[in-house]
Amino acid sequence: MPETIFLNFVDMDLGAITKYSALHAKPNGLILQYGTAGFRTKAEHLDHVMFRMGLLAVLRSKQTKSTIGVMVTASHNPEEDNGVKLVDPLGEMLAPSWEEHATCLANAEEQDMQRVLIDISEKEAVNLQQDAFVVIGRDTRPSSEKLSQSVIDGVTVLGGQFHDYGLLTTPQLHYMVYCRNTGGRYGKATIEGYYQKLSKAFVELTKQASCSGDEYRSLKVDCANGIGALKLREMEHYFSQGLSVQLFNDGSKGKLNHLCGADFVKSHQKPPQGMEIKSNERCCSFDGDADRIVYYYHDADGHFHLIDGDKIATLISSFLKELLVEIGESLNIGVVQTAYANGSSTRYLEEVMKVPVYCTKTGVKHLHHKAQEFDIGVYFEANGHGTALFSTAVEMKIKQSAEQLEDKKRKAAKMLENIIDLFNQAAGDAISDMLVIEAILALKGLTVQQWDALYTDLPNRQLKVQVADRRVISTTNAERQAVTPPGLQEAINDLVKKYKLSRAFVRPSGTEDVVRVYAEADSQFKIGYKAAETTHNINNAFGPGTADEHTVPKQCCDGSRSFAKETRAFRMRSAVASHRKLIMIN
Ligand code: 16G
Ligand code: ZN
Repeated sequence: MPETIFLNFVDMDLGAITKYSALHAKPNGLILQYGTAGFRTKAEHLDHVMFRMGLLAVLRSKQTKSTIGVMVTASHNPEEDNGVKLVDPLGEMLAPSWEEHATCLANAEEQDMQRVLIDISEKEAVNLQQDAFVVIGRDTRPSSEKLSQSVIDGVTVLGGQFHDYGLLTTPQLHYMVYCRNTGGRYGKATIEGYYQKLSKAFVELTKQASCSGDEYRSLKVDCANGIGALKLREMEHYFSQGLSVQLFNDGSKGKLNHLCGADFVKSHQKPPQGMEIKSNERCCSFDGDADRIVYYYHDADGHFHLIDGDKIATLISSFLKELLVEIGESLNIGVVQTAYANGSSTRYLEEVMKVPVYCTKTGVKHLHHKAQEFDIGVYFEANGHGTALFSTAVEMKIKQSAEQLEDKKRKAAKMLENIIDLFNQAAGDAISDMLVIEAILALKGLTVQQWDALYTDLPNRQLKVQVADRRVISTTNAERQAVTPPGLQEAINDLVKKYKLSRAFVRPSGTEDVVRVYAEADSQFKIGYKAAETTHNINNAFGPGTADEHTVPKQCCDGSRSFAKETRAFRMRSAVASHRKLIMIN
């Protein structure tokens, strides 16, 4: 052990840690993993995890000599759940090596806590004499307040200082961390600072929109009965000259994420409960912590149309590209998607918009990381989580252009400058994305139907399958190909060859103990068939067995032949677990 570090342990009050840790005792036998976006489980099992994440945030803060964020939320998951994630200095997700430390610390038995803390400090060469500062935010779940108090206990017992922001959306907490670690250059690290920065940019932009009819200026927002409602309500008067929002599922009666919110709308392909939609009215849904957004409308025939993250990315990247052409700048712009992106969106971006598209593994940290490689990187998951990132050089160049160029070019540069300010570059942000989208639609004079008509989504289906051990499936090529179990990918390849424009993949979930199946093809019938057959292949790959239980959706979103009928044609075989289930999630 290096001497400096050894001496440092005097600065860690191990006795106090043990004493306080016992007040936040770990339930026996509970093992949790820091998943794609932190820990998540039933709220009653999380007290010890919160305390320990408070400790870990202090160590990370000391190591990076920066402010670290801790967010208490379980996003789109049921109200009874909760979760926690750490936010790194530039507002990004926690570094992967620290995710492992988080898992180790959360699962340590009481008597091993001191050793694990010392191990982490040693491995990461943490100078324990360094000051630490942690900022904390939480969503509106009934359990969140008490759990964030446990985070604070962890922070204080290790001698860290903290600021508790109380109720915040997840992206607002990311924003606060980013502001604090960039000396205020990114913005003021207050809720007021966030509202002012975004609203100023939005109002400037919409002032320039020639179409100012009411149709462009009002929007129905389903807030998933979550924190988004509170924050949007606080914020709306800041931007009311540019947009009027009508809030639904604002938490005054319904349950968080129950029959509403972005995840519900995306996966059930129908509007949330509690929202009356007239034909062609523009509507959107946030998820429970307001880091995802999807749009939708009913056409004149009453058919529901979903506009997901792929179409949002298309609208944004097309607009940014047009502005660059206008300004006369040839900057390198890229769009980052995951395997879930609809094939039509990828084709449209590459072939019509001539924008390069890249695919990464699921999870915001992967997309965010890839998007940082470009002058302008736009990333979105189909589920509505995403933002755009601008390199520092681009920001400076655009600022200069907005001052120096003449007339039309100057106007375009000014617009781009405001759009840059309107994005939350720390994380995907439903409020910020909503304002970006509303500004673009107003500036381009586009209706929601015209936006939707950019391309037609290929029909697609997602299923989840419970297996005894999802780690049996491993993938490569940004989760688009299965490596194990042997034979599975070959079976998928054979299947996909049979249908036009078709694609299918399987991947183990990073947040639940299930395997996910995705399939798309050029017609609804084939898609149902293919998704079910892919699942059948999974079962085959696990070995011969008995027929499985399965549930299927009550309706097909386009009114075509019911998926249930196609699925019944398959007998699900399984030797792995008699409890395995195939569950349709849309
Ligand atoms: C998490 C991710 C989300 C991803 C989802 C996939 C963040 C902030 N959230 O919710 O981006 O789409 O996991 O879940 O990264 P899955 O692995 O269970 O399919
Ligand atoms: Zn979320």
